[in-house]
Amino acid sequence: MRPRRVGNWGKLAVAARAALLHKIADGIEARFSDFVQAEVADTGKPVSLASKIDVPRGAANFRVFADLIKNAGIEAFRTETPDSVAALNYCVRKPLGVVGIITPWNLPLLLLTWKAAPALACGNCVVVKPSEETPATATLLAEAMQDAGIPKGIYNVVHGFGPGSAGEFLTSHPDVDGITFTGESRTGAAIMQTVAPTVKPVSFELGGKNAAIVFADCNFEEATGGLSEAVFLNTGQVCLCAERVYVERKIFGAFVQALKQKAETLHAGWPSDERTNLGPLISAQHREKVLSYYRLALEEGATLVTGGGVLKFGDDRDHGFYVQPTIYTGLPETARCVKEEIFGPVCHVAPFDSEEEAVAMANDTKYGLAASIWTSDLRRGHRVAQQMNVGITWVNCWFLRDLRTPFGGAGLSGIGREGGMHSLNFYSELNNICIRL
Ligand code: NAD
Ligand code: 6OD
Repeated sequence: MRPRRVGNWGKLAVAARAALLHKIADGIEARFSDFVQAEVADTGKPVSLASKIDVPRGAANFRVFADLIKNAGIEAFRTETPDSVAALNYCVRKPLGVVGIITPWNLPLLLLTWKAAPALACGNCVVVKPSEETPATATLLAEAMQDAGIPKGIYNVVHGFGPGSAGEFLTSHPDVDGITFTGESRTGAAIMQTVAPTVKPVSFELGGKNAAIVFADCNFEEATGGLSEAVFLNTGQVCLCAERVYVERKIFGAFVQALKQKAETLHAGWPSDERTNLGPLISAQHREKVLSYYRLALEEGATLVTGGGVLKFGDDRDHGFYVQPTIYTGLPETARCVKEEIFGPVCHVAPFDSEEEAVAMANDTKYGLAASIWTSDLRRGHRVAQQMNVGITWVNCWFLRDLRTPFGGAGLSGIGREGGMHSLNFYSELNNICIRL
């Protein structure tokens, strides 16, 4: 077995480690606008979004896991024995050693800290490999680590690409003791093959083709507002976005018109403009992928409700990778556009007649990340939510996060859960000690 390289960081008293993690959060908050500017420059996301979600969550991830590790109890059982002497079982938590963290470009700081914070809280050293598209905030974070007094060698950043580069080197390295990865499902499959010879634990948060189910008894304003966020936030580049929307037939026409109106009133503009709530896609290559699905939808027989092309401004924004927010109807459930993750500001809306039909359509996917249910009937909300074959279901809300809850997906959407104690358990090796009393 590989010797664990736990080092002084892993041996530091938990309270001292937790205090340092709070200092990292202080450092992110102290340089809030540097982090926001870096995230906006790398991704093109609206400054309002980076200020509201990405950077605050970067800091919150450190605070939440600092407090959690300090307050986490240990598992213990008193075990009966045939001779009535009994035994005490208790479990101690140790760091895995060196954890490799590989992250995507859509929420760079949020997703990197979502993994680095609990890994460091558990006493591991980390080597992070941010996406080649978005290297800046991982590097800024290294400065915040240094300012907070994190010893050298605990938080390490390697920049590079995936296959045949930093990503693959990290996953195949014999001195890396665990890999946590967020990204595309097929990248997860490639990483699984690479880690196999060295038998490392893996945690995978992968793609999605998430469904929303809207019942006729929903609060119409809340549901259309919520779905507009769920479809178009971050230009649809959130793994949790709803790309399949199922609407009860009674309100189908009205709902499609209301969502169309929301799409057409989004403010597409300069990422630095506070009013912008629709930025460009991440890259020319990704825009080509999204546009290829826009074309495919029409070939597959879709009715275009709105959008379907490139946004034109007549100024320098035309060098950005903007696309129109897009809504389709009329596709069969077997269409590729209904089955495959597009990862853009686009959804297909289909009608349903019964609860059973809606549940069956929502679950008819190889993915299993997230779902949202919109209804005023709370019993139905519970009933339908419990039938969703996903890791996360929201009722009358979307992307409302409590960092103590399990996060992850079923099927092609991932392996394992992170969040709260689930993170602490992944980033630790548990040693159960059984003592005969
Ligand atoms: P990606 O899989 O292309 O890349 C993610 C990271 O993996 C990058 O750092 C990349 O360099 C690295 N990588 C690529 N190939 C690799 C290899 N063979 N070995 C090691 N590393 C490799 O994903 P992306 O395009 O950056 O992000 C978009 C995808 O991420 C979407 O599918 C989205 O659904 C998914 N995602 C999932 C979640 C979640 O929590 N489930 C969150 C965000 C994004
Ligand atoms: O909120 C989170 O913790 C999380 N991991 C979000 C992932 C979003 C996907 O793009």
